[in-house]
Amino acid sequence: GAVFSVRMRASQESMHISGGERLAEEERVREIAHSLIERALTHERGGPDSIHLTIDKMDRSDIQSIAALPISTIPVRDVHEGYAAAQRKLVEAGIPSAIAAHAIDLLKKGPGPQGTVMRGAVLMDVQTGERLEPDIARGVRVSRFDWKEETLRSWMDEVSSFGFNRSRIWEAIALASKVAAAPGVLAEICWSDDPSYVTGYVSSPSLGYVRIPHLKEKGDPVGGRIFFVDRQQTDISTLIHYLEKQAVWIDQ
Ligand code: PML
Repeated sequence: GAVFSVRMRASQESMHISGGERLAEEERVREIAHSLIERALTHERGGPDSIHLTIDKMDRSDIQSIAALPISTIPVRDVHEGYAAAQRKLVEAGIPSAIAAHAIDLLKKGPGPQGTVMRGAVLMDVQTGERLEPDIARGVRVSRFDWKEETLRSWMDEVSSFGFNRSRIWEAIALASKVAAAPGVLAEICWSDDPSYVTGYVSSPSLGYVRIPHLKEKGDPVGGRIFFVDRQQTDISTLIHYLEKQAVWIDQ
């Protein structure tokens, strides 16, 4: 059978409130479309005004296969320890200390115009700290990635005792794994814009996916993602094409 890309985004008063996407074998498209619509309708910020569902048939040979990043957790007690841990890990991943600090500050104050949240990620030049995304209000949206169903099932069995089997976590790991495999990306830092969710992570090919339980205070609606880009290893249009368009499955 065919494989389909199934994508959902929902908005309320023209603000993005929820989104998600899956790669689905043909026989699971209906079920997956349902679960994405269900997610939009039961969003904690209330019902959406608009839900967009996009289903595109894929060519199987166009799907790149990658491995999931291994997970670890740094047991910090508060945001101060959290930011220190994030800073340390970014430096370990090869990010210059001043650039790492600049990135953490940018996520704290909101990387969009006037401190707003962006739908996409910031691309930060690892040498200069300069922002490389063509539209700095929108950022770059990572799209077209998923777990292969069997791989997700066996991964969930392995990690269930740690409580990692929530969709927010496995989606974040899938995204971070795609980003870690991107041309010219040295590392990523992320925490959610969901006011009730304070865990974030730093990830890179060598670090894996490092969870940090406190990267903001509860109630804070500001968050986002920053990818650190080495321009000597990639040109920006190749990178953006990979992030937005290249279909990737985690099947290892
Ligand atoms: C986790 O490992 O707990 C997920 C952290 C990132 C969540 C990002 C998001 O949901 O926006």
